[in-house]
Amino acid sequence: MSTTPTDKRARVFSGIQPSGAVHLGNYLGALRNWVALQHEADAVYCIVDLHALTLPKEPGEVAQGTLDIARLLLAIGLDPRACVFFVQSHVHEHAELGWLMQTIASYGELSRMTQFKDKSGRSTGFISASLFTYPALQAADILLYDTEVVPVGDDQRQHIELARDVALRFNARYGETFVVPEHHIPAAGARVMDLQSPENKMSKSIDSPQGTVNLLDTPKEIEKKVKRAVTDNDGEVRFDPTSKPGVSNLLSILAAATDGDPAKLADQYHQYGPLKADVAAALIALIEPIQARLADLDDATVRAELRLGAQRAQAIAAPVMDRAKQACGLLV
Ligand code: AQP
Repeated sequence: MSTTPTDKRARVFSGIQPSGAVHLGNYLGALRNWVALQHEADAVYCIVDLHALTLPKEPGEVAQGTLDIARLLLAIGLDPRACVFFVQSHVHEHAELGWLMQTIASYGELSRMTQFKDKSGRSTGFISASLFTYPALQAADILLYDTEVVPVGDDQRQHIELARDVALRFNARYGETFVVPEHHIPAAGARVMDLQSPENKMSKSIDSPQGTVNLLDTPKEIEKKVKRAVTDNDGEVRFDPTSKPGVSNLLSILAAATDGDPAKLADQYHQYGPLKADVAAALIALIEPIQARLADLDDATVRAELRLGAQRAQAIAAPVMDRAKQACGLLV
């Protein structure tokens, strides 16, 4: 079976954590593709609220974050008539299969996850066991839907590899049970870097307000952040991510926002100022319509869509969960 994302019959699944302001990296790396793929494939999209609990949260914070991000995803263009759109904790099969996946993933495998090393390394205090095991839950999220294609940013490559490995191991141990998924990483925008420290990816969990463009930023804020983006002193506009990470990041962002090619775009500029002005203008053009749609969405509508989405998701997930329980020999 073909698993190209344009295949009408391909099952697509992806998720996003309700753990902070959605930024340009989330949008260009993943969310923009979610919107496109909902019309081309059989798409299932999830707000992964259980994953948000891997880092300590105040009571009520995740619920509010879930509603906020749901509104934003609808404003970005998710259409609950064209895709299944729901919250992870509303479908209990995620946690259930997550446990089974912990029995299949190895300690060594989870220890090699760079995101765990990064996030636990940055923490100064409590490190939850769930931060270590969450790729097993992520594998469950994906495998529950017989997923063929997972649209994500480049930072998720290793986790999708893990989901493939546990699916293959489960199938080898207990017989064919899970579809083995593939990642779908965009050519442009796969790894948007922080504007202030372009050696780091733009991220929700790193405190870098000036380096992160959020989808709720005003045009003035976007202009200011892009104008102050770190570049270098040689003044040459060239696409060279290794020796010119800041300038190359701006070119990549412009390419992703305008469907261009970063190396070709570089030929059009001889100074950083005009490049920055064009990047800011392209981002404002991308973000303004999203913000306009956001104003029209109320919480009651969003909650109703999510309730309906959970029912539709569970109709797919429950038989897969039963299949997995039977296969691994639980009494059913
Ligand atoms: N900088 C990025 N460039 C391109 N894609 C990115 N994604 C995240 N950062 C970038 C993609 O966004 C999707 C949803 O992200 P998530 O919230 O589920 O994952 P995340 O990795 O937790 O997002 P953040 O912002 O990077 O937060 P932290 O720092 O907390 O991990 C994913 O498909 C991801 O690839």
